[in-house]
Amino acid sequence: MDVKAAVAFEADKPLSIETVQLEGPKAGEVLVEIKATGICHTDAFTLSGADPEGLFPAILGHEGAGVVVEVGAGVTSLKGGDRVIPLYTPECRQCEYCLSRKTNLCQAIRPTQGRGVMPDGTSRFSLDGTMLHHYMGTSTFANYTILPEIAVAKIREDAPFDKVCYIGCGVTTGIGAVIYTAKVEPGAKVIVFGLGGIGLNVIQGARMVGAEMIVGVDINPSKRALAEKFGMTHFVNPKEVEGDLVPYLVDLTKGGADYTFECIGNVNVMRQALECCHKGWGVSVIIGVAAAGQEICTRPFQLVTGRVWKGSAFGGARGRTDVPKIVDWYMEGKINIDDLITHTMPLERINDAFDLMHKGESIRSVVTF
Ligand code: NAD
Ligand code: DAO
Ligand code: ZN
Repeated sequence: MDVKAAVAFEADKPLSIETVQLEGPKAGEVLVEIKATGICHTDAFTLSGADPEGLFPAILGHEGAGVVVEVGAGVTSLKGGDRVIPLYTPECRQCEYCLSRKTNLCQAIRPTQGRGVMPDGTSRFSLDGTMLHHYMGTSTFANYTILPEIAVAKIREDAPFDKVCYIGCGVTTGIGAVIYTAKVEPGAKVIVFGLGGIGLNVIQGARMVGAEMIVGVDINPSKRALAEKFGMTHFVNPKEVEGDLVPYLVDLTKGGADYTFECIGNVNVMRQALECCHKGWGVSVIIGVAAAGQEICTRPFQLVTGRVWKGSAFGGARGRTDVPKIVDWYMEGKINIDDLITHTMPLERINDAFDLMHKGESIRSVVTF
């Protein structure tokens, strides 16, 4: 079938709106009509050419919501008409990783997903006979896409696509890092570095679990008001701190934070986030994705004396199990998504979404089809 898509033909060039061809679902796959998609920093990272695994030409996008149109042979958990969120971190419930219960990083389709193709090794997308790569197994910058059954979370029938698409990445990444990765407890002292689309969700996750002190750190003071609305109790602009930021934050938290979250992708900030953790038990979670080739460092004695460094992908969430619950939290008013979606636009204006992001003028832009 012909579908409308924003195609990334090459790195560091605007996306091009095209009519492309999409093959129907094969065994174990589903055809989903994408109704809305968010635009995330990871799409921009890949489009910039800085992503060493980036493949072109490709249909980017990994933060979508839509409706199942058709299912391939052997699909049992989904049917036409189901509302769904595509998962760039699938959940097969059968691989060694899923069965370990120690990680959300299902590996069932990892090799082919990384090569921009479906599990059978081929692409469903093409343009005038030329193969187009899938992206993160989701390719939501198209009004129809094909997904493996294990990479689809079925959600409730009344969830609005233009809001819950954000649960496909940013919301789950931020809130999940608090709940599933760090397991922050009531009364905890938390520091969040970077108050963008991820950091604000860490803040609302920390408020949800009853953190007592939630410090937000950002070099852009315009982020303060929204962060306060989401639960930040103290704001720190590193540019206004005299001297070293780490002792300043240790003083502010009276000994160091119980939990810190790096939501920027800056390896120097990652070090600060670790070192302002409380001696003996502080846990620092890296969420930000640093540029290719970058490395983190600290003095090993920071770890010897009890601080713990962790990372979190997709918030540690198991997509098919946890995403429907997070949609319920939104529908029940337990989490706020509406205030984070600052811009909505048609696919034809998707390049504006990237511009707004680069200028720091949006939290989340959403394309609706
Ligand atoms: P964003 O640009 O919206 O937010 C980053 C914030 O950091 C901005 O407010 C900016 O002002 C602030 N900042 C920049 N440099 C700073 C510094 N030196 N000190 C303090 N603040 C600083 O980005 P985002 O969408 O929130 O994404 C954050 C990171 O998370 C990105 O690296 C993204 O790729 C990554 N990410 C990770 C996952 C995952 O699963 N681990 C998922 C999605 C996104
Ligand atoms: O299993 O080896 C693997 C890779 C899992 C990919 C998880 C990606 C999470 C971080 C990237 C940002 C996503 C928007
Ligand atoms: Zn698995």
